[in-house]
Amino acid sequence: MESLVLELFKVRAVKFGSFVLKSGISSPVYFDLRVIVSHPILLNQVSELLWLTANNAGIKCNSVCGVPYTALPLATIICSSKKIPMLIRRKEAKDYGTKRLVEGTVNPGETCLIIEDVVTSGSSVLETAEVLRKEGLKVTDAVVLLDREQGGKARLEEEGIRLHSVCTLSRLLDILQVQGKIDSEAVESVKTFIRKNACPPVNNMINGSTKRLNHQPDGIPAKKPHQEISYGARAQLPEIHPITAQLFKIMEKKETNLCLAADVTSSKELLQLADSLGSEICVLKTHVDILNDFNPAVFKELRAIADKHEFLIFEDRKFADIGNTVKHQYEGGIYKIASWSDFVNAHVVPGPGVVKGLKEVGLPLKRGCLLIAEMSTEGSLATGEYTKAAVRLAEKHSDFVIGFISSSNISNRLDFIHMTPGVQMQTGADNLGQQYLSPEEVIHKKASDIIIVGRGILTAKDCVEAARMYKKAGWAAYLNRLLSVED
Ligand code: 5BU
Repeated sequence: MESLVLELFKVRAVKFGSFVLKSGISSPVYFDLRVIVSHPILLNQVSELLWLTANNAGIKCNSVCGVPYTALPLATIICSSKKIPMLIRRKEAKDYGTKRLVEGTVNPGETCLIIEDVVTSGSSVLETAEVLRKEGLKVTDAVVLLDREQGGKARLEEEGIRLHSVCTLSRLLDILQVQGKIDSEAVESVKTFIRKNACPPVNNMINGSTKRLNHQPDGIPAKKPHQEISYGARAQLPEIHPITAQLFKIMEKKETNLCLAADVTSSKELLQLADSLGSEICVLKTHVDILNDFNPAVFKELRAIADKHEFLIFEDRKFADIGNTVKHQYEGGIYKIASWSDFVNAHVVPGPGVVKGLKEVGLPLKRGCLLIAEMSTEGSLATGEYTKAAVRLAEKHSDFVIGFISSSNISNRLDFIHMTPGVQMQTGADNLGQQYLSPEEVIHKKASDIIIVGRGILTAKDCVEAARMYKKAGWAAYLNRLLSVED
């Protein structure tokens, strides 16, 4: 093991320093095992060790499949030297000929062993397993050269795959430190990084019991490569709206993608909620017109609480009139929304005029606006062409529009933020048409950015504890999404 690790270090298959990963996260360690194809002795050694690990674990298989692309030569060497049939998984189905996703002779019912170079969240192994399983093959085990110990093993176990590793990241660090290749500072920074960026299991603890949050069929999250970049990295995008940049920075700093829907009817309750839950949230969403004791001083105080806890205020006003009217509704009346709300939202049913009207008030104040592209309610008419029209309208007015209310990621632009209402741990519906999805579903599978939670928190016995649970679940789903790109 020592000689292997030292060799990997020597050929720079493992490097220490500061690296920006595909997701925009910066990491103190980087693995590039592609280089081993240029070192035939090492390539053979790695293949031999992978096979030995499989044997030691007592694995019996009828065929071997390498996760494309780095593990392909490893699987080839193993299959060639041990005389085992190999299967090749295509990344894309050929658009001509047989359109097969797996090349080689597939005998349904047989067991196929997966070979991989590095596992982070386990998503690449899972994708390959899913493809093989669709062909009728059994996948029960995977062997990996290096387990980064970021939650991949547990994640794969949830999907019925045992992960066996030749080496773990901690073992590799130990060897390199003992051999004087890296100092204790480097070891510590890698360990801290791994702790902070571990990919949490999908199953969450609810009421002391483990409950599956994901109601979709098991397996692969929808790949949205453009969303698999960190909030922090998106804050740095060159043309980003100042409100969006501020919001992304807050999310990254406080490690939260939770927006509280503060649907209470007394000002006192609103302020108490804001203060006690402020540290858990990135946005507080208001419906000013449901307060039965509104007075302007309340919103001065709310602003001060928002600044103290670092969250933004979003008045969910859903403007939907002609430009001239919404201008007055936004700026004036008794509520003077524009004076205290960082951003608002608008329906797109009136067409561009509603955005132009709001913009006349909001732009000089450096405010932002979300367009309602989809709604969480059953039978909502905001679908299909309507949703697409909302995206086009947002693109035309991105100096003021900062993103969308939508159930999923609907735009390719990284500078637009997606906020999703209708979120609860217990999925289902209320009796007035509201429909609920879980944080994992919304953030990981549907690649939205922020969960909006009202009654999931407000009706809990302990609101602070409930908010913490939603914060944790939302962030876990985000890390799962982000880390899946590193595999
Ligand atoms: P709930 O208690 O988590 O169901 O509250 C959801 C909040 O989000 C509530 O304030 C709604 O007004 C708001 N909402 C929504 O539920 N669905 C939508 O499509 C939009 C807003 Br737009």
